Order: sequence, then structure tokens, then C-alpha cells
Amino acid sequence: MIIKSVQFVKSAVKPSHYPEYDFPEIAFAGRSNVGKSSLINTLIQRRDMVKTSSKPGCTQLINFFMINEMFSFVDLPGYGYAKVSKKIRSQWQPMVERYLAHRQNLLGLILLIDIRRDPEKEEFDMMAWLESHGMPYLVILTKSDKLSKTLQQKRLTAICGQLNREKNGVILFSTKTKKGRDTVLGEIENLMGGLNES
Ligand SMILES: Nc1nc2c(ncn2[C@@H]2O[C@H](COP(=O)(O)OP(=O)(O)O)[C@@H](O)[C@H]2O)c(=O)[nH]1
Ligand SMILES: [Mg+2]
Repeated sequence: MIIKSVQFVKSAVKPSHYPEYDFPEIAFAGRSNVGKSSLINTLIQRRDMVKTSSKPGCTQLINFFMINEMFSFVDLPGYGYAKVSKKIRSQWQPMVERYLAHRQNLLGLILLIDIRRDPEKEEFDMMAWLESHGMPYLVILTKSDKLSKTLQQKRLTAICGQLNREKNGVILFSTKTKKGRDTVLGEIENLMGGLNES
């Protein structure tokens, strides 16, 4: 898939703020600091269209980006960072749950996990929810450049075992080396069912 154009649409906290269009949306979810914004920037080949931060817990809004004037990427707020205030944490869950549960435009979700971490309750809960709602999703292991090739394969095997997923259902990714970029774009294209071909 070739990304020809990207526009920031808007930020939202609640459904009445969501864009009023009929375009399909691909949402990105994961723990704070997992590399969600970096991954979106790598996919769209913009250095800082989506703000990245070395300080976890910064993105507390749902951000919508229109791609090729055909579909949107949706950057969901990251979960699970212990240092954000209780108030922010208590806002996070309803914000994301409301989006997932009610957004008609949602076509599929991309769940990011740091290759160096084992999946935890949040990831298992998210996957259970996606499966029970028949929502297609991809699992991406981020920051693969932090490990040697041998360790990357070991972690892939371990995490696939924990998630009970085939190896070809989990993609190794790195914003540094661009590893996985084409695979992820191809998978997104599959989710779109060739929508971007014409
Ligand atoms: N080495 C390496 N660092 C990364 C990668 N992806 C993200 N980072 C770094 O991880 C930190 C958090 O990234 P960010 O995209 O803001 O995470 P988010 O909170 O999930 O949106 C930043 O310092 C990024 O530069 C990657 O693939 N490799
Ligand atoms: Mg972010």
C-alpha cells in the first residue's frame, strides 16, 4: 500500500468529538511508551506527524489521521503507565472502551507489545474483547532493534506461545530499521479488503 497523503483530522475525548465521516478506521492500541506514535509515523513516513515522547503517558486524547482521503489511523491513548495520576487513569479506560464499543467506523485494531515484555492482563483483556466482538486485529512486537536477531526469534516464539497465536500472526517491528513496515502495511491493506487499490 502506498501512503499518498496524511492529514491530521482532530483529537477527541468523547463520541461527540469524533469525526463525522463514513471512512473506515484502523485503531492502534498499547501500553504507554510501547512505540505507538512512532509506529504510525513510520507507516506514514512522517518524522513527527504524531507526537512521540520519551515520557510515558503523554497522549491522553484519541487522535484521528486521514490517510489517502480513504481511511483513518486512530491513535488511542496508551494504558498502564503507573506514574500517570489516578485521575488520568480513570479517564483512560472509559475513553478507549467507548471508542471500541461504539465506533461504527472501526474496521480493525493493531495491538502493540514491546518485544522485551511479556503480555500482561491489559493485553489479554484487549484480545479477549476483540475476539468476543469478532473484531479483526494484528499483534505487533515493537522495538525489535533493541534485541539481537536470535533473541528476537526467541521472544517471538515465547510471546506467540503466551498469546496462543501462530508466528505468522505476530509481526516484528522497528522504527529504527523499518523492519516490518511493509508487512504491517500489507496487513492493513488486507483489513481494508483492497479498498485502497483503485
Ligand atoms: N529503539 C527503538 N525505540 C523506539 C521504537 N519505537 C519507539 N521508540 C522510542 O520509544 C519511546 C516512546 O515512543 P512513542 O512512539 O512516543 O510511544 P507511545 O507512547 O506508545 O506513543 C520514544 O522515545 C521512541 O523514540 C523502536 O522501534 N526502536
Ligand atoms: Mg503516543
